[in-house]
Amino acid sequence: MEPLNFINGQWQKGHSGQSFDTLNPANESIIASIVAADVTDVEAAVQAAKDAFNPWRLTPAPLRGELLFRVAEILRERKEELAQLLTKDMGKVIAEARGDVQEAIDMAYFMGGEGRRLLGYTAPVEMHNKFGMAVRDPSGVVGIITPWNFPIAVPSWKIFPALVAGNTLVWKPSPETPAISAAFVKVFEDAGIPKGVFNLILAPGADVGRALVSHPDVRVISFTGSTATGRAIAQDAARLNKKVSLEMGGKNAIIVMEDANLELVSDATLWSAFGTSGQRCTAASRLIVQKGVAGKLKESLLARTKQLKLGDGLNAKTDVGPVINKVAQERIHGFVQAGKKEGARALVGAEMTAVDGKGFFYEPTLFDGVLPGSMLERDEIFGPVLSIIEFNTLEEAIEINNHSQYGLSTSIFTQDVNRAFTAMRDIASGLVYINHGTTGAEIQFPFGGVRGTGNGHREAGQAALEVFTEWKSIYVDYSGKLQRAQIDNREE
Ligand code: UN1
Repeated sequence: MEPLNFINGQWQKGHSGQSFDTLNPANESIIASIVAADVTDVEAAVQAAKDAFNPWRLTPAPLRGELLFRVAEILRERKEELAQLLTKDMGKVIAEARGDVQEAIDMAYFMGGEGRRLLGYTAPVEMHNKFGMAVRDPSGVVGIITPWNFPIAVPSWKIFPALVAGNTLVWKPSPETPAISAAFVKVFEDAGIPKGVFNLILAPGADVGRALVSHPDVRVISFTGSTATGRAIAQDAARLNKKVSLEMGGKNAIIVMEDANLELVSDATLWSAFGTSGQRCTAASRLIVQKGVAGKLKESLLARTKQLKLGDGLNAKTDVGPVINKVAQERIHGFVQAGKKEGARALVGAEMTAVDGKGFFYEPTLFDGVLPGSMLERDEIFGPVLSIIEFNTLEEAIEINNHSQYGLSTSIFTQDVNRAFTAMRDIASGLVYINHGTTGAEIQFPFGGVRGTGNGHREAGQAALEVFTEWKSIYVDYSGKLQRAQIDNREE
């Protein structure tokens, strides 16, 4: 298979002349070789998106929405095929890959419906015979840069709202997942997207991304990925007054009160910490447990973690798939070794491993005795590593949660309604779960985080439209005379 760039409605090789391979992380086989795009391809893609903007902007929004409905239908038909390719491309287990595709289907229907909403508003005005309204305009050409961990779901949070609002776009997915990215774009082509509206650039390295970010004709950048890259993008984009939406790191916590249902806690913790091999922005990496139940919970988690089966995500018996690549495997191990050095105790895991001699696997790892403020408690590891921290009071637990440099997702387990409401009020995170793990966001609500996780924007839900539209306030004066706002119509 040879995934290609998609520029102005044409599938084409990149102009760099350099190839890069994508490996199946479960068995290291090559899935595809891609001739990478370079900055001339970025230029061509932005030009195509610019040329396509006017006709797409002037296509009635309900018709743009209908195209998204067609995309949704095709995604439904191809769900299994796409899920299998997704698992091969980045390793997550097949049930989760199906969920990844399903999230895009949900988003396509939701944003398709926005074609008949995209709500603005009217408000009374202070002058006679004058009318006021605020409407949403598309922003223009949008640059979308996405990671490999949710190669369909996360792009869909950006692509569908951008398109329904009337923007055209250039998408640069992670070079780890070119095959599934090209298959996703093919769905739009088959649904009849006009040429130039949706362009795909496949390339490794930072140069091509930087060319997109600093292109003067790209008005909005929507990025999900590491905090360091996100900050660099924001700095580059600031020079050209671009709108930038960033979704970055997390150090998500599950808080467990003594009154919690511990069996439920242990189910939710394993799923949140080790699902997608811990490579979610919403993965739980801190388990903050009230002292009285810490021993019992650790016992149950330890026994169940030992039973988790590592393997190829296509095998239905696999619980935990590989991590994305060798570099990630070694980086995770580096954190684990540093954690041991700072005095935490690994209860289980803490090893790089392979399955049948192949693949980039990391054993699900539990760390006990982790202290607030330590590296393990502070830094995002993006792997299957859970740090256990003990506390005495709810206030203390919330303080431990809130002092993190990140603020994406926090969950609390308690049966006490007063504690639940206190936590809902005082937890400073973009997502809060009560009696549920830290993952499992649905597309109709805003997704994003506070502090180092984001820069004040949200994806998904109607909030996503704020990123991809500009407000235009329109005043219609039908009085036939000059009426001075704030001055005429006043007694004094
Ligand atoms: C991510 O963590 O990178 O809530 C995205 C969830 C998914 C999306 C997560 N629906 O876990």
